[in-house]
Amino acid sequence: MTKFITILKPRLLFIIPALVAMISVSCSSEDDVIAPEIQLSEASNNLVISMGETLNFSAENLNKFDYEETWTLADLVVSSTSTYEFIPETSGEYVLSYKAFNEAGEYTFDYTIVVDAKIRSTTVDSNMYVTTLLDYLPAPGQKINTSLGTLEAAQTLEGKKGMVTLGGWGGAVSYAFDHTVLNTEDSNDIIVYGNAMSGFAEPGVIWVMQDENANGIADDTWYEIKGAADELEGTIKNYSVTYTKPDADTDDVPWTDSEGNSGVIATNAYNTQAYYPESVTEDSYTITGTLLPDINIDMSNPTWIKSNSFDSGYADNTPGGDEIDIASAIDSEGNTVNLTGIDFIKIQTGIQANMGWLGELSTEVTGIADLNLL
Ligand SMILES: [Ca+2]
Ligand SMILES: [Ca+2]
Ligand SMILES: [Ca+2]
Ligand SMILES: [Ca+2]
Repeated sequence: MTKFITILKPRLLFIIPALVAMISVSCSSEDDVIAPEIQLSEASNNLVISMGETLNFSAENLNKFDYEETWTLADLVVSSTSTYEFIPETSGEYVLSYKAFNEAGEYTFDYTIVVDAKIRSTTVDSNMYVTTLLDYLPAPGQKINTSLGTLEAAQTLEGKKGMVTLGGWGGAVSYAFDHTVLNTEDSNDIIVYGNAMSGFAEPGVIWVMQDENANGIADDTWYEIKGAADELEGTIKNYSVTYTKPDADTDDVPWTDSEGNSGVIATNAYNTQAYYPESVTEDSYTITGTLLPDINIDMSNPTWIKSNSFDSGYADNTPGGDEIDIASAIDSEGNTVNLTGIDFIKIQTGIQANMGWLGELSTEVTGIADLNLL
């Protein structure tokens, strides 16, 4: 008897787990669905690609039960099958969520995908200056329609130094570089030359754009370079002014703004041509941008009117030129945007001021260059 038990005991050690396994199988009939158990083709949460590249995602269920599945990008279901091809339209950061679900439960997985913008690298032929005029829409001003205030004047900055005036508040000019100006870490990237003198600045707001959709066209987002006046009282974002063509060329040019104010670009005896741009065929036009306060303008001595510069961040602000850092670019909400570089740049007169016999405050631009190539 003792001998028999001794022989049986080791056998029981094997038989018991086998019995347990049989019981669990018999309890789970074929109709008892279990939640999806997914294996994704891409196992990492954080992915980085460049514009022009695509990502192919697929999901495989490791059990035999039916389920539904969705791929969601920015709250939009982009696929309801086991695969999804991600073809980004612009650079930036994306969140892609995968979900597989049935009555027994669900499986979810989130990807963060960073899409780097396409960088047009510099070559030995790259020009340090902007090379192509994109648009010139001046505001009325005392030098508009003269050799300093025409499309041809704006073109003098293509590939070299030149000179263009933008007229009163909102007047703007934009250009493309022949390469991407890289945002070099902890340093300024671009210099904008003007004709500012000590005590006579005419600050222009600087906007930059990266070719985020990599189509070579300036159809992406303009980001403002945050300058020293950004948080001052009197700075107004998304401000607009409508200028109306006067009856006679030498009449003052009336304007109204988005704040309910009105005024004129006053004509003077020194400049007798039309102040309203001849390139504008409509009888009125509206410009939108950022208004900067006129707090630095001192007209207390009429023979020596002063317009002092802001500390930094504007065109036609500092004698010798104004350096800017692409890292200072902000979006319309005021948030910093981390651009790897920029392809396009725009300068816009930032202050609406009548400076007496000196005429309206108007930003001049005489050159825009990539500091990395200077
Ligand atoms: Ca920089
Ligand atoms: Ca583009
Ligand atoms: Ca000026
Ligand atoms: Ca000037």
